[in-house]
Amino acid sequence: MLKSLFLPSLLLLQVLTMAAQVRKPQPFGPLPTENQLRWQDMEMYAFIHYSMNTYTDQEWGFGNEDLSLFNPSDLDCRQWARVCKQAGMRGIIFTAKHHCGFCMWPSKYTEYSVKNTPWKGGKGDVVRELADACKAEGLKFAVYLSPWDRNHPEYGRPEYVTYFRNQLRELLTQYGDIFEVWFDGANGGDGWYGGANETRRIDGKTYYGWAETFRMIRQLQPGAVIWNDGGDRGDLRWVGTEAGNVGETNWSLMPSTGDTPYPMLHYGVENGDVWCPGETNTSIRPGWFYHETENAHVKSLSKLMDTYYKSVGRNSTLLLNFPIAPNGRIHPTDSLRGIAFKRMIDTIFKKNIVKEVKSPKLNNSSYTLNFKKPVEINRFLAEEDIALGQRVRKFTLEALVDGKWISLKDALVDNGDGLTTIGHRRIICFPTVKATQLRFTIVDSKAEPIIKRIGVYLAPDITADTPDSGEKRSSALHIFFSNPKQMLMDWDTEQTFTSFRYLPPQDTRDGTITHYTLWVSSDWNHWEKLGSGEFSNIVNNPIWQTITFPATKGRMLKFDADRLAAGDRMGYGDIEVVTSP
Ligand code: FUL
Repeated sequence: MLKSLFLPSLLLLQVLTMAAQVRKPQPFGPLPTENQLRWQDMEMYAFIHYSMNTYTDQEWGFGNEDLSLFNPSDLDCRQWARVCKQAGMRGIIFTAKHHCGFCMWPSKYTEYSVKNTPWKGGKGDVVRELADACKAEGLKFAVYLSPWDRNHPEYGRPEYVTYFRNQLRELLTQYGDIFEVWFDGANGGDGWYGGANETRRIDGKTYYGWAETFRMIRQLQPGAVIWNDGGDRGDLRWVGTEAGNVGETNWSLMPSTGDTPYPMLHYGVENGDVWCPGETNTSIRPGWFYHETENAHVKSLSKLMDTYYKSVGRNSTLLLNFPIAPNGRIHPTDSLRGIAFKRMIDTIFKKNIVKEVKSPKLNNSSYTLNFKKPVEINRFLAEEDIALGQRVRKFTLEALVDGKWISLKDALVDNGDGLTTIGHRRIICFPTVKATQLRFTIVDSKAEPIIKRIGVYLAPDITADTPDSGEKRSSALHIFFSNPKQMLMDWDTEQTFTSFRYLPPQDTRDGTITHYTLWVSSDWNHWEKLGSGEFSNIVNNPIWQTITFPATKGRMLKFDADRLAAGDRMGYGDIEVVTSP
């Protein structure tokens, strides 16, 4: 009796298992690794830019900045971690070493570090304090180690690569778990280099020997993801801009070898053979480092939400930078804005949920959400189960309004309807409609779509940005060119000049000035130099650049482009000259 009952149930079990196997969706590669999946689920994490630049008002230090400048009065890494946490960040990536070569930890391989500054009598270690603060606040911790080092005498030679790896080993072995290792691709050429004061260019793809460095990271921090912007493929990719957006079509795939021009970085590659998702990095202010002149230009809530939709809402993560002020803390404006940002995300996606469905069962590639009565909606969210691959190429959204189906489009795109790839998360913003149903249809997919979640929400109206004072138009000065690399400006009457601002061309690198000299004159004959230097990081981050100098009287200014990023003629988006009465 027992036996006869047992046999049929065994058979039944086998049949059920087979059926489950048939139904179980098969992965459609390339697929993410465990590390990439864990990283993608972090969604938002912070960058912290803090270094010698904080005390010299620069974006890129030259490498010979005076160590005695580093002496914060009130450095408080717990404050940084608390602010980041309240701003919804799940971890912090810290500039352990920026391009100037100054080390925020007492590396035993260089004298150019916190150990030779007055701060804490040379006994301090910012990396340690921040790693501990992150642990205490339940945040993950990661490091930015600049490959370009404008301080090191051996930069450009093989000895430096050994030095670089030694430093990386210190960071990867002394501070607990590291979730990401961030290498920057910048190399502006010139630097102090131990006093050589010269230009050293390297081939970023071959010089650093990335393959060996990557092996070391995998061994020392097997859970970390690697960021790299070209050459050997890391685990993530830069999205080709620091403005805070990735393409609305964003594939998490790339070709495993070869160059990575802007469109590849920005949109990914539909038929790439390796999983390499995009990380959108941007700063809460125009620059990466703190500048007092930018205190009034902290991104508005509407700009931050726009950034969220164009990063997390486009199958990317958001790496949002908070600069540290000279006192050693995040400025109150930045912290309040960050916290308001997180509150707004929660208001929309946790409090104003109209309807959410987990693993919707598609019927003819379509799913219709029914609302009991007409409701106002303006956001749609969809997620694919990316552990099984990114599959959806195109979908549509229709709302039933007053008994009629109307097509919706993504209001944040200029061309087309923007309803392309989904991936980890896709959020569509559309003008508010009062609907009784919303129909989501997948019209093109690489393989059977596997949707993890869909939802509709109502976002409150927030006033869109008015251009802030950093973007005001130039006054009616008279500008002309005496040669392709020299701009002249004159006024009818004598002026007292206090600063000069340059906005590079916004849609091309051609004509972007990277090195300048500015002169003043009252008679066209005698010119006094007001300043010369470098507009650091202007190519990746083409924002307003300010040259300040003591108030100086004159009638004309001469602006020389000593070096251009590309092209042979200086270009500008705008010029602003600040005068005092
Ligand atoms: C850039 C660097 O040159 C900037 O200074 C900054 O660190 C940014 C995150 O990456 O390319």
